[in-house]
This record gives sequence, structure tokens and C-alpha cells, in this order.
Amino acid sequence: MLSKKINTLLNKQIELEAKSSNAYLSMASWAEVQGWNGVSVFLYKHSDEERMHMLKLFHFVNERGGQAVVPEIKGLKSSYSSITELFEEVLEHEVNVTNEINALVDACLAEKDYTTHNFLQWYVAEQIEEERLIRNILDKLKLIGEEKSGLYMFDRDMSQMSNQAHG
Ligand code: OFO
Repeated sequence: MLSKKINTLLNKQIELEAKSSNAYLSMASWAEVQGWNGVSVFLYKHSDEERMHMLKLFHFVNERGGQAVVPEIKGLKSSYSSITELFEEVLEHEVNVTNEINALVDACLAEKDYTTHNFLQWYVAEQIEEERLIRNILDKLKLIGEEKSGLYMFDRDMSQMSNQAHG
């Protein structure tokens, strides 16, 4: 059975995953309209993946005798000055998610909630992957710089990378 405190913290994490999903959906829309088709495919899939992260938490909370709450997400950004700025924001967001997951893991230990602690290990591993993936993308963008044909190939490769990263 979840304590009130852990239930509340898990609902905060549900909100953060929902925010990730909506933020990436908003980015996908911008990218699609700007003609970054490969990037938009990647972001649409990433948005779906974040929703899956949210639902996984949702079911866990309800199965453990708590109650998951549907979050209201506001204040999403809808335009970016460049594709690099967009991915810098993704990385910043993911680093924040990692910090929150770590804080949640700490809270579980303090509460002696070893079941939730164990469940959260999946998220700990997932965050390592997510940060690695986005850092790789930013490294590529740095190498390419403003070079048009490089950016064209980057966009084309992104839909392929999307299949590798999101299955
Ligand atoms: Fe859910 O991993 Fe990103 O935010």
C-alpha cells in the first residue's frame, strides 16, 4: 500500500511525464510545419513514449492502492529559433526529469517503500538512455553547424534513429 506522501510524489512524476509528452508533441508540430520531417517523426514517437512512461506510473499507483490523477498541462512553448535550441531544451528537460526521479528514489528509501523503489529502477535506467540519446543528437548538430546539406541528411537520419531509439 502506498503512503500518502509517495502517492503524492508519484502523481507529481505522472505530471512531469505528461508534460514531457505534451512538450515533445508541441515540438513535433513546430518541426513538421518548418519542414523538419525526420525530426518531427522522432518527436512524435518520443511523445508517445513519454505517454507510455506516464501510464506505467498510472497503473502502478492504482494497483498499489493509491489513486493516479490526470494532470492539467499548461504553458507549452510552440516555437523555436533553431533545431539546436529545440534539442537543448529537450536535454534540459530530461536532466530535470532525471533529478526528479532521483529525488523520488531517495524519498522511497526514507519511507522504506522498497516496492516503489524497485519499480523506479526502470526509470533510473531509462533516464540514462534518454540523456545519452539527446546528447548524441546535439553532438551531431554541433558538427554539422549551419551546413545545409549536412542538416538535410541529419533530418533524414532522424526518422531512422527514431526507429532504433523507440523500437
Ligand atoms: Fe520519461 O523520460 Fe523523458 O521525460
